Amino acid sequence: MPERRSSVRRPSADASPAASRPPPAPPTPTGGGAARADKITRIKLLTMGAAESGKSCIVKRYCEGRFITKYIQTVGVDYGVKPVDVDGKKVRINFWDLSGRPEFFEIRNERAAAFYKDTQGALLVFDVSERDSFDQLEDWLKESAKFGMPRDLPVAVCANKVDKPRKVSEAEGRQWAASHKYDYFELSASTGANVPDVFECVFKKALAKLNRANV
Ligand SMILES: Nc1nc2c(ncn2[C@@H]2O[C@H](COP(=O)(O)OP(=O)(O)OP(=O)(O)O)[C@@H](O)[C@H]2O)c(=O)[nH]1
Ligand SMILES: [Mg+2]
Repeated sequence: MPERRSSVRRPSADASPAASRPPPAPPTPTGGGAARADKITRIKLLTMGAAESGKSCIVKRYCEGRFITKYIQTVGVDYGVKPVDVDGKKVRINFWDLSGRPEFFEIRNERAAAFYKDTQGALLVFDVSERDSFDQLEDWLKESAKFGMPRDLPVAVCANKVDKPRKVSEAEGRQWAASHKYDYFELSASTGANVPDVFECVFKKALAKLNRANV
C-alpha cells in the first residue's frame, strides 16, 4: 500500500477563508524529469463540479478509504499529497480539491493561485440525484478554460452518488462525456464503487502525456 503523507486538508469550521491563507504554490511538474529516474514525477489533479456533488468525499474515499456523511464544505480549495504507483512508476499526486460554491469563484480564479493552470488531470463531478449539478457541467468547463486549464487535459466525468435515486440517467451522462471526448465513470463515494478506477484512468493518461512531452 502506498505511504500516505497527508490527506486532503479540511479547514476547521472557524478557519479563516482560504483567500487569506492560500495553499502552497502549485508544484511544478517535473518537466524533463518524467523520463528520468532521479526526479520525482508529480501529477496535479483537480476536482471540480457543483457544491455538494461529492468531490471531497471522492478524494477522501480514494486517499483514506472512508466516507463521511456529514457535509463539510470546502473553503476555497483543499490540498493534499499522496504517493502512488502508476504503471510501475512512483508518482506523487497533488490533489487540488476546489469548492463548488459560487461564493468561492474569485478564490478559484485568483491569478496568483492559478488553480486551473499547470494541471495534468481533472475530475469533473456531478451528482446523479441532483439535475442542477449535471446542468452546470458546461459552466465548469467554461470557467476552467477561461482561467487557464490546459485544453487537452485528461478529464474523467464522475457521475457520483449512484447509490441514490437518480435524476440523471447513465445514458445521458455517458452521452455528455462522449460529446467532449472525456472518460465517464459511474461511482459512489459512499459505497466506494468504481472510485479507484477513476483515479487510475486519469493518472495513467496524465503520466503518458507527461512522458510524451518529455521525449
Ligand atoms: N449518498 C451519497 N452521499 C454522498 C456521496 N458522495 C458524497 N455524499 C454526500 O454529499 C455531501 C457533499 O459531499 P462533499 O464531498 O463535501 O461535496 P463537495 O462537492 O466537496 O462540496 P463543496 O466542497 O461544497 O464543493 C456530503 O454530505 C456527503 O456525505 C455518495 O456517493 N453517496
Ligand atoms: Mg468539497
